[in-house]
Amino acid sequence: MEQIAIRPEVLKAYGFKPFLSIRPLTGGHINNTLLVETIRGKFVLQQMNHFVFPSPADIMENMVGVTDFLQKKVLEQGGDPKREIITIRRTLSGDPYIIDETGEYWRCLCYIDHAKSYESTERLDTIFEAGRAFGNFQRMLEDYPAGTLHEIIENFHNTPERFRQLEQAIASNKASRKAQVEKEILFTQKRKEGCRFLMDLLQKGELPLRVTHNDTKLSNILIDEETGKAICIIDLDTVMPGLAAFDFGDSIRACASTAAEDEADLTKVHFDLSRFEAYTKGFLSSVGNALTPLELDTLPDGARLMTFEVGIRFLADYLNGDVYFKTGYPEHNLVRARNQFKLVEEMEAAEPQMKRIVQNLKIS
Ligand code: GN1
Ligand code: MG
Repeated sequence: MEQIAIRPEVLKAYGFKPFLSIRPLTGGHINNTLLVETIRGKFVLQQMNHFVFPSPADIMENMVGVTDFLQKKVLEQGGDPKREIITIRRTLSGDPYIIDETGEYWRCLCYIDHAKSYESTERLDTIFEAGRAFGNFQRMLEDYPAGTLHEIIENFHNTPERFRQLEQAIASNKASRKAQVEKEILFTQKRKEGCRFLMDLLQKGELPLRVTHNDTKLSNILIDEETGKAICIIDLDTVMPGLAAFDFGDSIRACASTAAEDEADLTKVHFDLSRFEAYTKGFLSSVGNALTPLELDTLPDGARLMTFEVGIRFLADYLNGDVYFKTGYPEHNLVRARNQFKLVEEMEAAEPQMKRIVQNLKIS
């Protein structure tokens, strides 16, 4: 694994000198993350990826606004804001982030102890909890002033635009890998028209924009080690206006899969309807009655399209030479893309059952 270069001015800015230990926390594909242990507690120090995020300052403005708002809500509801919502640790001069002498952006979060996150799980109670946590997150942000949020990455979940980026990657074939992925390219081309479905409904004004998380994979939820309850949603980098189906769907692609996102043995990768049902139960139990009938109907489309979308993003990055997602080995992005496409196929076949599950749960 690559070494993360942390400069002394960063440690000094946070008062982390002396520290007891610093070690990398792996898992995320974008930022570099370290766990810093000091005599005053544990902290998560992150070097933000400014290739992926053109304006880290905008992210931090969004994050300060959203975490302040959510912490107040949790407090009003009698919860523990420091455990249920991430806390941005300020520098000694009170800033929410610091730019080091080489131009790198760093931020720091308080570490939430006795909690775990998972890439995938077969435990239906944990999957229910994941759904409940994201439903609750969406409901808590219902009255957040969406107009104050910066759009962190333009067209982030605009699937047809992601398709256009894939076509560009195929055309430029920068890493000379196109010949290896003809089968995958064919798979995507067959779905070109269908991938417009949610964006068309949005553009026609039939689906409302809400404040969404936009990166709702299972590993972005902390689960309490003792109680097994979901306690805190992490990774607020991409909180922006979006569709309810984006968040629901992006969660399903991890929660309802029988394997991790980068499992290479595709015989182990399946879309599991009982996991889908557990997540949907949790989600609908907490999202309240805010969703319109069409939003509810389109939740399964979100699952299929968000899985397809991240699959085409992995494929495009493979063709571009792995410039966006962190990779552990040369075929990593291709393995991820194939894994996601396997899920897409199974989701397509299971669409009627998914719709039935949502219909049955929404009236019960
Ligand atoms: C990235 O790095 P991480 O784990 O927060 C990506 C998501 C993808 C995800 C796939 C900003 O998330 O969109 O769904 O990888 N984040 C960004 O695991 O592109
Ligand atoms: Mg993220």
